Amino acid sequence: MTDQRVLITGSAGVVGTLMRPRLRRPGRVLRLLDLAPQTASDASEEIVTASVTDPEAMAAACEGVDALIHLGGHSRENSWEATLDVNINGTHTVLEAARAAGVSRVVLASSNHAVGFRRVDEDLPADSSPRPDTYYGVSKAAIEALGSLYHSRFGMDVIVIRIGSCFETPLPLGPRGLTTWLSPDDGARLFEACLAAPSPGYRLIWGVSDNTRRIYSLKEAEALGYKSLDDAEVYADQLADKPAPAGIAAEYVGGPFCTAPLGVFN
Ligand code: 15L
Repeated sequence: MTDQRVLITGSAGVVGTLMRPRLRRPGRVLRLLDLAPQTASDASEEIVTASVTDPEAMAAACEGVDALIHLGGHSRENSWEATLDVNINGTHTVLEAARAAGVSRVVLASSNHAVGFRRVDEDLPADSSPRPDTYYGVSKAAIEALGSLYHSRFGMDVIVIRIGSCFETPLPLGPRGLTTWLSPDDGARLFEACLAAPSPGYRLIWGVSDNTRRIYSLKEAEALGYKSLDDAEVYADQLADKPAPAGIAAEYVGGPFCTAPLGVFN
């Protein structure tokens, strides 16, 4: 049997770095694409140094690929031009390359900031309509729409994950992280569920651990086979003396993104 080949864009970024060792499997080759230099650990990894905005490079990177996990792009607020180019046009370039190469399964990284101006006390099903908090959030809403389009037009299985906060621990995030944390191990469990689910079609799901203070719905991810085993609450004592979000940051899903200046890299 030939190996399953999974292309990960943005593999040297925050989430990519956490997922890379966790998504290694016997019988799987990870093709790791990033602008930053990377080194293959062994023959189960292939390195591609390229931008998601480069159509030729993306076409070559998609050759022989069974599934694609698209994490590449700006992961925070940036200028409108940079956000449009890398996140929106870049995702279009990635999806076009995947379609042309016959990649039938695509997982796209969206973010809680696509719905950052939804209130924390409202119901938050995974398909809550977009209420972005930044240009970055707008780009994530556009990525969700592009994924939907490529499923409807071309029959590709496209799963879009609205990621909460995926870091080694919730500690750098402060108390908000007790709500939004997606543990790296749960992240890997979620990506594995997205790769394995039979014929999912188009799905929009939340990416979060089963945190005691969770406000995002998990039922849509669980319907794909995801089971969270982590809870940020185990870090609560270590965050007890840190200031809780206040004002707008406390009222809305996007927290501090809701008041950060638009278009300013942070
Ligand atoms: C995101 O979408 C960012 O990529 C990440 O850096 C975190 O800030 C996260 O959201 C969050 O909301 O904590």
